Amino acid sequence: MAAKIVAALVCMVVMLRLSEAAVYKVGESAGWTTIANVDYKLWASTKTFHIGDTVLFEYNPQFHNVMRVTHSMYRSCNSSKPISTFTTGNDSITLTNHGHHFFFCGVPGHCLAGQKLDLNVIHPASSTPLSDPPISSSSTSPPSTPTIPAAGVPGSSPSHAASLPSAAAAVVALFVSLVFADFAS
Ligand SMILES: [Cu+2]
Repeated sequence: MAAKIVAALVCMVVMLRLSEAAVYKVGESAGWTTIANVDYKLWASTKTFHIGDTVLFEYNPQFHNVMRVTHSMYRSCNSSKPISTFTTGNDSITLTNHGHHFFFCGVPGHCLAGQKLDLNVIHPASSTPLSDPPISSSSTSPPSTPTIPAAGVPGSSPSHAASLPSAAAAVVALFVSLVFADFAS
């Protein structure tokens, strides 16, 4: 019984973790290449990257690599001073900060051929669900005006709930006093 509960909890934790951090394979089945003419800009635009997500570059390390570079190096395909270089052919890169992340293949000609990737990891403040409810509630506040009296009903019901126990207490007090009155007599 306890083991089942623990197993269920473990499953829940695993599912939560899966929903928190995603793994994105760059280029999907085509991977990281120049052959398939993958539009990596288009690929990135279909994803929403968050801090903690992982991007996976899969490629043949004989022909390609992955360089993380600055924006200016990305624009000019300048591979002279990469921030970091990955060469395993199966490189998982976890996104640890927000903003743009620029990558390209450092093999001569490949960046110019389009083997380049610009990921934008959205800012935590702009992505928190907390900022959404106030926006949606303010936008729906004119239609929700008729529901404000309805919203006042739950506010008045606690006073009813409070009066009920006090009435019950009064009845109990009356009963107790009657019982004591019986004992006294
Ligand atoms: Cu390449």
